[in-house]
Amino acid sequence: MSPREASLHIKACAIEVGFDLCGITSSDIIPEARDRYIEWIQKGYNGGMQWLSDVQRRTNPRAVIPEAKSVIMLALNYFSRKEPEPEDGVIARYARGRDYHKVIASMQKHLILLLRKEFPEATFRSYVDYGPFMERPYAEKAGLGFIGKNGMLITEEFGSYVFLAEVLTSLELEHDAPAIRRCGTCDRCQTACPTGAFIADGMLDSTKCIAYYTIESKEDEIPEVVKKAMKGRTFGCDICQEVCPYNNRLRNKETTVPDFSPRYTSLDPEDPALRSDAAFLEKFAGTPLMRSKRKGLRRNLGLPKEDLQE
Ligand code: B12
Ligand code: SF4
Ligand code: SF4
Repeated sequence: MSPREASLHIKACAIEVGFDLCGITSSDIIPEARDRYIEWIQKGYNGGMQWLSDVQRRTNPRAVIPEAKSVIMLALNYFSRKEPEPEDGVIARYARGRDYHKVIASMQKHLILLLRKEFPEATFRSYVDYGPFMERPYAEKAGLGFIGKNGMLITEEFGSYVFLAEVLTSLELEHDAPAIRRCGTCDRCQTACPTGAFIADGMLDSTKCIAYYTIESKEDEIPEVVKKAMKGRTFGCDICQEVCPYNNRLRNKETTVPDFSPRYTSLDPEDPALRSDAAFLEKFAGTPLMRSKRKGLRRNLGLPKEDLQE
């Protein structure tokens, strides 16, 4: 099979297992992305996310998988308008259904099973989010969409409400053309960010970001200035996506993945699930909210650490 035929076959398999978009690029280092990443770490914009500081591994796919020649980039739309937007206690859109890591990992397994039939000798290694890999720059290079001034990968078909995932492979494949940046003179996302977290185009200081404090931070307290800016957000933040003209409730398409249909859209401080681990697990097991645990959600809602009803 020629590299071109192999690429076409892989893309057909990706669509067959349910991915919305698939593009292919080389696993070479992307110099500008690597330089920006190094600067990001040097300036401490990763905050307490120490696991991101291994620059060598994260910016060079072949430092981790030496035989990787190509990267199969995948995107899956998670947008849903089935539930009305909440006014308070807002949970970010990506976190309203089942944990995407689980959903996508099983789709990737299925994809690799199909690929092994055609390419039994090849290596395939999949990541979704957690791998030592820069998903957005490779997705842009594989033509899935462009990186906006909000740092998000923005697709023509689904805006930025897509998850990214990838399969690295030893196969020589035909590569797609990179996407072209299309923000133009717009800067709505940067002016809309309530904490001024964008230091430059696409360069975000996590230590100012609501998403960082409400999802990743292990600190007991959220800085006062961030708390004030949260305005009813309890887990994650979509402000810099909501204002983007490439995202729009009417324009965005409904996800085809039933697991991403919202189970909830907001958090109420009175929710009994916040009062005991058993109730918390019963309601939130298998969802992205497990990341910040009950303790983190209580912090995000401004509830006291100790709960007498526990
Ligand atoms: C750490 C992390 C975070 C951190 C830091 C975010 C950040 N902007 O760096 C925090 C916790 C804040 C976060 C928040 C969110 N995250 Co996050 N996060 C990640 C993770 C694990 C690593 C990102 C990373 O390496 N950051 C370091 C910076 C330096 O690298 P980068 O983000 O890849 O940015 C590069 C490009 O933007 C590029 N770039 C930008 N502009 C330009 C311009 C030029 C000229 C060039 C050359 C390059 C360039 O340069 C940067 C460095 O090379 C990725 C998964 C992954 N493995 O990649 C998910 C990921 C980026 N997150 C994701 C999501 C959904 C979110 C949130 C929307 C969640 C939410 N609703 O609250 C927010 C969005 C905030 C935002 N505007 O970025 C998705 C994004 C999907 C998409 N369509 O883009 C990802 C890809 C996870 C996934 N598998 O789907 N996240
Ligand atoms: S996620 Fe929210 S706080 Fe973070 S950069 Fe975007 S708008 Fe700002
Ligand atoms: S809001 Fe404007 S500047 Fe920001 S990502 Fe969207 S198009 Fe680009």
